[in-house]
Amino acid sequence: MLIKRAPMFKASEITDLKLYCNRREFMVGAAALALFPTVAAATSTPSGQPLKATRNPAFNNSDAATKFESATTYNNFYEFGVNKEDPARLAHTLRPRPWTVQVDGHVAKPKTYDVNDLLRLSPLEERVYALRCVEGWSMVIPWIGFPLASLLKRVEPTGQAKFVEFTTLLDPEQFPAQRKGLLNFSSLDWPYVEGLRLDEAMHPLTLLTVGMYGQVLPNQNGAPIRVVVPWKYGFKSAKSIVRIRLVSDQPKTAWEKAQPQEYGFYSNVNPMVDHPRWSQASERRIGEFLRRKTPMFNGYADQVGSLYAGMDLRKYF
Ligand SMILES: Nc1nc2c(c(=O)[nH]1)N[C@H]1C(S)=C(S)[C@@H](COP(=O)(O)O)O[C@H]1N2
Ligand SMILES: [Mo]
Repeated sequence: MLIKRAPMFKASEITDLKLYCNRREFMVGAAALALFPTVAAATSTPSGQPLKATRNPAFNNSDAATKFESATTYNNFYEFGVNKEDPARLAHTLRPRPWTVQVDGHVAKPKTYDVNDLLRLSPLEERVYALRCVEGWSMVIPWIGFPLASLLKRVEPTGQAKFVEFTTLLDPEQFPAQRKGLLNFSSLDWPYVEGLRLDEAMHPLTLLTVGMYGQVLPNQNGAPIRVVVPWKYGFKSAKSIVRIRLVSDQPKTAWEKAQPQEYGFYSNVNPMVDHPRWSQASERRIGEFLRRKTPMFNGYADQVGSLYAGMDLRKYF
């Protein structure tokens, strides 16, 4: 994502994908977990443990879910490295407990929540969302969480709150790519920061996410807590969040700081606006062979289109 003039897929990734396509036929949930015993053993958390949630039929996706094996081994999580296989290989160093999330800024009731309390804050729902990466691939995942709005309402945003800023954990001991002195050519300005406008953050589609596939969120997918914003490119969905801050000015995001001309603040999925280096008109659904057309707002135009009424989406990309 970061390196200029780089091709969309590196040769190594294509090889990996082929390997994956061959392997996936005989690998399923539990067997896949068994391949990563270190992940299960090295963390004190319940990563991989069952997590109960009620499927919310209002947020369904009739497309077939991506294989668990794929969704947990082909990831972008730059804190572990730039390659898609780095997170699954290295994520055992992340310790998702104990964990707190500071919710502050322009709110009447700032509070630091223990993640275990967040799990009990609101009923957990299962929602099937496709996540569309800006790199041109997508996955369909049954996420578990609750609307971010339920948390935000509790802390009571004041009139000055216009945006929400999400910050990922900064800890070079747990995130190898945050260490200085490594061959860290891809380095973002850590910690990873993302942001939404307050109305986007309050939108019922925006999910504060703690699990997937009926399980506690795997480390490589952003344990113990992340957001999933299904009408935006995947990088807006920050992982392993430690702080949610209500602010009055538009947050400066990690990707905007790195390459403002390529990664805008809004980053709504938009097949009509190309990335400067490649088209966004189509995508490869992981596990499928042919590319498919990418729908406007990743298929949520009816729900979110009104948020951007009157805005020039070429300017506010
Ligand atoms: N902290 C952090 N969050 C992140 C990223 C990252 O590198 N660091 N990558 C983003 C990108 S580019 C994508 S496509 C999604 C991938 O989420 P998944 O691995 O659960 O599919 O996470 C997003 N959240
Ligand atoms: Mo992405």
